[in-house]
Amino acid sequence: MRTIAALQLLSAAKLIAAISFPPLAALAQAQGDTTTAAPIQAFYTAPPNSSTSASSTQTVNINAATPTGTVTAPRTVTYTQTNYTPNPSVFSTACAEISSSYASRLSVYSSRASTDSTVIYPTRVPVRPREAWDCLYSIPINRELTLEFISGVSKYLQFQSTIEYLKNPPANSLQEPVDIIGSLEELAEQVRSGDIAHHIRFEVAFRKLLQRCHDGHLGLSFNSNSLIAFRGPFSLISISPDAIEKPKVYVETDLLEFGLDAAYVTKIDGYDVEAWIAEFADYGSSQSPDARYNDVFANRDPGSDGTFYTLYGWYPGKNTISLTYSNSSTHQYDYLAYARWNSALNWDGIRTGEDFYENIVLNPAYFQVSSSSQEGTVNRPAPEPKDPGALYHVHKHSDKKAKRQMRTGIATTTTSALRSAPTQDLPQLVYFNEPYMRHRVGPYVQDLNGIIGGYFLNDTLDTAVLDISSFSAADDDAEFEIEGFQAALTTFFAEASRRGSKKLVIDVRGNGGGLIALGFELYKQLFPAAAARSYYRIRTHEGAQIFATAAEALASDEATKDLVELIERIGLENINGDDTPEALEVALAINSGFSRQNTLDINAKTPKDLKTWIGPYTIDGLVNDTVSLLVENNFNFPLQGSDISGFGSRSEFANNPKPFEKEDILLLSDGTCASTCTIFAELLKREQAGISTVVMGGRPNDGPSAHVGGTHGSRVLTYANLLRNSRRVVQLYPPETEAQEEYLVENIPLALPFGFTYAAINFRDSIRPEDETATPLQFALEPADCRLYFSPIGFTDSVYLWGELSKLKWGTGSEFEGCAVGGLQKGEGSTGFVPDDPEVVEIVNYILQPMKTPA
Ligand SMILES: *[C@@H]1O[C@H](CO)[C@@H](O)[C@H](O)[C@H]1NC(C)=O
Ligand SMILES: *[C@@H]1O[C@H](CO)[C@@H](O)[C@H](O)[C@H]1NC(C)=O
Ligand SMILES: *[C@@H]1O[C@H](CO)[C@@H](O)[C@H](O)[C@H]1NC(C)=O
Ligand SMILES: CC(=O)N[C@H]1CO[C@H](CO)[C@@H](O)[C@@H]1O
Repeated sequence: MRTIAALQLLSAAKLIAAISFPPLAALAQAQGDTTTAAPIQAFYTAPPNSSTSASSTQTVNINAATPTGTVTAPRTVTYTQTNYTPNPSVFSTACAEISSSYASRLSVYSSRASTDSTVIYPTRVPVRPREAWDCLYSIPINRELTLEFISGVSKYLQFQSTIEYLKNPPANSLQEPVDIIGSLEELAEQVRSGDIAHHIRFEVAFRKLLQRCHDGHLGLSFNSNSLIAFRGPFSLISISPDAIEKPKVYVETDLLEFGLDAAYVTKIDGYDVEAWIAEFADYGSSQSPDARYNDVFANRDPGSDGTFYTLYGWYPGKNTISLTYSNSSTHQYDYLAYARWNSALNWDGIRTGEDFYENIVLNPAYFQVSSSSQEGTVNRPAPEPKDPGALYHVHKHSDKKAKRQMRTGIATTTTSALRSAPTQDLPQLVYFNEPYMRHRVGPYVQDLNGIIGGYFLNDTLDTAVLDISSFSAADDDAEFEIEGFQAALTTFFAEASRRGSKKLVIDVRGNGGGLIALGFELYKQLFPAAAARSYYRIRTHEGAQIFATAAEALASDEATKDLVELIERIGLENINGDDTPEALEVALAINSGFSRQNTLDINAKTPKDLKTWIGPYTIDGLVNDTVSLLVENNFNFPLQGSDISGFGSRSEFANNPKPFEKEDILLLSDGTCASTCTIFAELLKREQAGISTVVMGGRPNDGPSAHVGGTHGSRVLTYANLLRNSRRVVQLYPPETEAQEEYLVENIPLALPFGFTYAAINFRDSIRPEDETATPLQFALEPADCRLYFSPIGFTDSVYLWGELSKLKWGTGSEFEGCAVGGLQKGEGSTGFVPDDPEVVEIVNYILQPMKTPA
């Protein structure tokens, strides 16, 4: 296979020095060859052949002409400010000013803390956006390390499952072509030539490149994002009077105060409001433009401030923004900025851009790969401060999963013999009639972590509702997520049966995914006897083949069998890195995603050998790429440490009756359904055709709109996880010659020179086995049967919304007079493709302005 083009940016010798390979080899050596692997020669001779958002917690009835609730408008009308180019003369003081604001803010608290032990330290201080940008702009660029970052990161990005599809996206996918590797080469050229002469401009350009791929599993958050955040002046909201008429854009607080009498926004910075938003939303993480549009706005269930407020974390290129209203007045508002910090990344000792570069930008672990006891720490551990508008909520859920797997270690790969009896006492798994999210009434039952709430609408056909805005707990340290989720569902469905409740609404609005196991669990509880088949494949470029070879060496048939026997003999809890390091290695390899041992092919057989699993197979037709065999999870290896209903210790569950008929189920989304949510939605769609779907919101174009519009990728892998695989390879196959070393350096991900708090790629593509083109579902946007715009009807009161939807679908007298597009009765569904963006509007891409600023 071809070598990665971006690698040719540097001479091989320089690359090796820069990438610091020797410490990796040394590490393997220091740890001894504890693993028995295929002879190294075989490996090399036959190498694999290829805020202050006060509004977010209020519930205000915008239905009423006179609103209830108190809202303080956070906006100030101020002076006019033109575009701003930092002047080098401020570079020496910009960071010092922010740092001293930080220090003085903290000192107030530490003096208070001396007398009051309950003082909670702040984690941010408001600063002027211009000063924040001056400081970021003053960070010097290190050309050599930036080029090393580019060539190093390209090896991570090669694992992005859709990298070739993105270059040449299928028709009707609404994805603009993005050539990631080609763009990296261009970035490298701009760095070399001096077009990019400031470090922050490189960071912004790199993040924008990934964001244009609209894959919520693909992203990277540099350390600098933890120190400075930019914000819009307030949140916007998009509301139609009746859910059918096209919506208009309002300032959230205006709408809350004046209802539909409020003046709506007609222009932003002089551009037509919809054109401006279309442009702005193009950096959102959903595949569907309608879901990206929804993400711009504040929402209530689940609560979010919207990207107009969070600005994707970017300096918007200037300090003010102007809005023109339907009453013809134009007002200018200040953007906001915050200096922020956490225990790992803070402003201590930062007086200059150089300090910022040394303390924050650089990855201290670059020249030495961390030891295996700290597996997964690519860079400094920097928990993101809690921020309601934080980017990458999709990733955070998935990352939680990764952490949890590390904590429980082998628990993720146990076998059926042992999985039943929990060794600890279970806590109370479900709660009844307790507060849940921000709904006016608590659900009949919810799990202990508040992941899912089950309601019965007393007044409306006794409809049952499952509200699930994420497939994982908000708390990173939550326990018993699967057990609690299972118990809540079982309790809920038993009660539905007792009541004779026949209709079910499933609300997945805002659901960006979470634990894969929970998506399957929900499906199996709904359809106990049905197969839960969800097929995927991975990209099998050279790096993936190397990793699969290493996984195979560790988790061979024999080693897997031994592991199973060992678990049966000594117990799951005794498999650990101290007493049974080899068994732990096998378990980790099985769970790495590169092993065939916990997969099944479309004939429900484990692929018989490495070659059968990894191929590489070529894809006929659309793209020129190589991929693995199409497989599904083997649920005899429980996901996330527990059995899914219908498998293993819960296999008898498959005999249960289904709690609802499929024509009595309505799936409600806002298009942002991503990751695990798409696995669940796809199971409903493929295996249970006939389930009705409703999607809320989207661009005011009266076209069909996708009900599942987030990333369809079915597993995310963090850079930490990929680096762990690299370490495994080097330990198994320490290179013996320079050529071998070079081969590895050219093909596997290694430490990167710049630190980041989060980075990941989409690893698995979901594929329908019956699709002859085998196109990843990322590129299939399928319209909901019924589309409704957001309207005051139920906007702040989901219980009410569910009732009205239930009447629309199954009863009479709904407040909704039908759907804006499509319908919910038989044969009324939307058909056709989701329409493309509105006519291309020639507007200045203000987002790119800072990029074009002469250095
Ligand atoms: C027009 O509407 C805006 C936004 O609600 C408001 O701030 C402004 O005062 C209004 N102007 C007039 C003249 O009514
Ligand atoms: C249904 O009625 C019960 C009993 O009065 C109440 O606790 C519950 O909150 C009601 N549910 C809804 C969704 O209104
Ligand atoms: C596909 O990629 C391979 C490897 O880069 C290249 O040799 C081949 O020419 C490409 N084929 C097509 C049809 O583009
Ligand atoms: C079940 C659960 O986690 N409930 C929590 C919901 O959020 C409120 C407010 O943060 C908590 O007090 C509850 O414990």
